[in-house]
Amino acid sequence: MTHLGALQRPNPGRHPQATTEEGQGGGRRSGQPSGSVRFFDYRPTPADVCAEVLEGLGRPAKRLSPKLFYDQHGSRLFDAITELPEYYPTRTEIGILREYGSEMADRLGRDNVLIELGSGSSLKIQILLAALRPRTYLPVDISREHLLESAYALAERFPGLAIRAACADYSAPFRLPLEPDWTDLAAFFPGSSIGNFDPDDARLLLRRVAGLLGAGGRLLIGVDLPKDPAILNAAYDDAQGVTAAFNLNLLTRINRELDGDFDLDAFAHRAFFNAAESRVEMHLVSRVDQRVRVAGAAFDFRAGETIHTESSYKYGTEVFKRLARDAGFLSEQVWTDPEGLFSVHCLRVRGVRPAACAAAPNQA
Ligand code: AVJ
Repeated sequence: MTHLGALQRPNPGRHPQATTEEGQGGGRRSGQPSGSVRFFDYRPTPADVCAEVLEGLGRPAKRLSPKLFYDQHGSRLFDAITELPEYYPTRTEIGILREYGSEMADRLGRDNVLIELGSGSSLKIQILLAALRPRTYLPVDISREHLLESAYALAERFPGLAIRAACADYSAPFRLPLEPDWTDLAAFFPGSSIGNFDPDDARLLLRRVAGLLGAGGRLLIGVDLPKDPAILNAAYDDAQGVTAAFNLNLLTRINRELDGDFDLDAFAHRAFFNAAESRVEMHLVSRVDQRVRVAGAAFDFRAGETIHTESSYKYGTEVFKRLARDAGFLSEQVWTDPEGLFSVHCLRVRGVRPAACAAAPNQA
């Protein structure tokens, strides 16, 4: 097994080379054939998480990374968000995949290795797996429980599919359990999770994905579109308060994992569309002047001061194509829903795939 150099952590020594592998054909019942699941754990260490939280809270404008939302409870809350009447992105993207799945498969190619970044809703990947029938499926997700649950469920549904589940933080350079002879890689990055990155970081991430796929490789990526701010504000501040609970759960997690003493009643959920930046922002607002302790460090809040916990950028089609081009991709096709709420782009890494050259040596 190799890990592409460009994607390797700068200090792999912190992560033992030996990967945890669990369960061949896990979830199997009564002799039914099922795909095989191998699990690779490249999770950030608790010390990494702690350092990042302290750094974010120590800034003049306090912030925490949205990837911290996804502990076990947070992943459940996110699943609940995707079913909310106000939260249009998930069902809209599923509709686009249902409608155009076979066109997408024509673009991405079949019988290849499909990498999924941030394995999101299991319904999306089921639609794509059914259309693509890849030989290997490689989901990458920061939530271990979510990743494993979904991998085992898919192994049941797709007998013969080899699954390599990698628990990793893809917002930093990451490793993947790839084999050296795998040249036909494709990637799926659903849910508009690219919108969680500021544009410079989004470009960097896409550039790394381009390097991983190699020239000619294709990326299918979901991108939420700009729209009426009233729709956006409702989608991120739902009537049932599920998004508020999702946002506040971050503090519960810090209390539990990092010995914090956040008083959840002393913070409020706030979400709004920032038109100048074309992004929805989520914040946790301190209701009072207060001091909070995390891992032995003290942080002071003024009443009204916020922790910025998430940005969710909304990109018009041409703006996103430009960003993708700057990251080394060509835009091949864009699909949207009839209402123009959400888009799915097929991008191709610029350059000629080396295998194509090797297959036609006389044309050199
Ligand atoms: C799946 C990360 C893209 O930004 O819409 C949902 C996360 N945050 N409600 C998004 C989220 C609040 C979601 N992403």
